[in-house]
Amino acid sequence: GNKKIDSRGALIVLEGLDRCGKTSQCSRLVSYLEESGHVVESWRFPDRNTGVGKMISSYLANDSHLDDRAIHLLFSANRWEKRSLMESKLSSGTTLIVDRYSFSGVAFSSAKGLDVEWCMAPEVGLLAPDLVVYLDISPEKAAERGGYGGERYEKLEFQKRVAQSYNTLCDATWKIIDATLPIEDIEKQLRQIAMECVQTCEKGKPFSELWL
Ligand code: 2DT
Repeated sequence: GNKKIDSRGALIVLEGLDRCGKTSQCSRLVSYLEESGHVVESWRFPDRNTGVGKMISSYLANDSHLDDRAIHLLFSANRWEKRSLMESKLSSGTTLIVDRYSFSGVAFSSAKGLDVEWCMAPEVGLLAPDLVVYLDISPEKAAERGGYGGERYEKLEFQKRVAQSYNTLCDATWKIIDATLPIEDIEKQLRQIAMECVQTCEKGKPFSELWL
């Protein structure tokens, strides 16, 4: 019989250390996909616009202090409060390019010494990304780029532990791009990987949930 095809948008996540170039690559990718006729939105976590997001933002700016587990759960709640919107956008055909997701949640909290399994638990049931791209740069090289702001996690020693956490989270499904390449080369690789993913989702790839 006729197989029903539920075309949908792709959930594409970019991860990496601070100063790896994620944010500018996200916006370049959004422009590219738009220009090639796709409906696409740029998202980021934390989403600092919600009530929870404002608490997170104040914590990151060192304007407030929270228990490590409490802030971890706020980051997670910040994704949960966007989950239904995320699913409806994707279902209606919008591709989402997301700057950080659950992997940042686990990498940064476990870098503080929290148990990885404990960190993963509140993420279970969130939508799984169709693609995770890791922009790979050493903590030392990232620090050399300068422009670490004054936020809580923007310190070399901490970024080194985050890099180790990402390393243990990273699996064979992740696409890793050398973040020290020229911007245009990274952009080119990213376009190709992302376009493939978008096309797979257009063909009706089913949703799945974390953790895979
Ligand atoms: P930006 O500089 O990208 O706004 O990130 N973080 C992020 C966590 O600790 N847990 C999370 O779940 C997420 C999404 C990474 C702000 C900082 O927040 C960290 C850097």
